[in-house]
Amino acid sequence: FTIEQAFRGALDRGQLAVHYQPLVHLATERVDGFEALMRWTHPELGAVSPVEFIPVAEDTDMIVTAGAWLLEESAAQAQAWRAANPGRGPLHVSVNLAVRQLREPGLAECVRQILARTGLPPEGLWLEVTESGFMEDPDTCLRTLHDLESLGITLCIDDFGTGYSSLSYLQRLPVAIVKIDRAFVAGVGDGGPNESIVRAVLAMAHALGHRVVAEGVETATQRDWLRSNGCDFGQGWLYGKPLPAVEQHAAFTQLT
Ligand code: G
Ligand code: G
Ligand code: MN
Ligand code: NA
Repeated sequence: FTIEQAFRGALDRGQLAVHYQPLVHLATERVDGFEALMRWTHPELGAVSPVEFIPVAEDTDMIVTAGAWLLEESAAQAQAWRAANPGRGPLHVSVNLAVRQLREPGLAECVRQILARTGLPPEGLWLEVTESGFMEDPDTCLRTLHDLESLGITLCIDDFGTGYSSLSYLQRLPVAIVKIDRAFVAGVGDGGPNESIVRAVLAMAHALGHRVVAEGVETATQRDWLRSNGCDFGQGWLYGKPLPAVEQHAAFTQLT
């Protein structure tokens, strides 16, 4: 069988799960939210990486179904965390959107219904898109992004720096958050060449009024450098690996 055939039955067979990775506000060390990441465990193949199955799912309509499931699942989880911790302040979940989802004309309405069903307020949802995705059908994508923005959702550019035309899209897209790819975050604090790149991205993003997340923060050296250079949020193994909600809950109450 092919990966595509196997993935087709994954959702109905209960093989999909969501793992959550904390995203920390660097100045306060407070958990601001979690990135939701899809996990697939196949009975014979074992754990299949999203790097393998997301592109396959994207080539068909399967990403739309699985993506909607993940959105609802993680919105419900975020709302459960908020309800269990009243008065702690904001807590968001950040969900990756595939190009294919972004090109669905009904996406904003689907998201609106998920917020209504789960009770998650729009400020509790961040959505991550990549520049490369956007470029395939900019007009449709831009319309959808504006519809999502009107709902009050926070939009992020994911993997920033790895795509094309970063600069023009940074200005054109209605995004509030720039996530710097972990390739650039590696080595900051050690005087390497990435420091200049990250400083430039921070200056540019802040000049445009965006906040910045550094991905792949693995060491205290990186964290300290990022914080002293004004980066807003950090995400990475230093703070926690992606884990199922029940396991993340313990880490979360510790980190809060
Ligand atoms: O969690 P991990 O590093 O294995 O994820 C690898 C890649 O898969 C990341 O780039 C991540 O953005 C992507 N990914 C994980 N979950 C989802 C998802 O639910 N939807 C989409 N579109 N991409 C995802
Ligand atoms: O592309 P995206 O940012 O959505 O992918 C997130 C992926 O990065 C997750 O699959 C996660 O497993 C991985 N990841 C998260 N934190 C770290 C980290 O500190 N170091 C490394 N090498 N990978 C990480
Ligand atoms: Mn992401
Ligand atoms: Na990323």
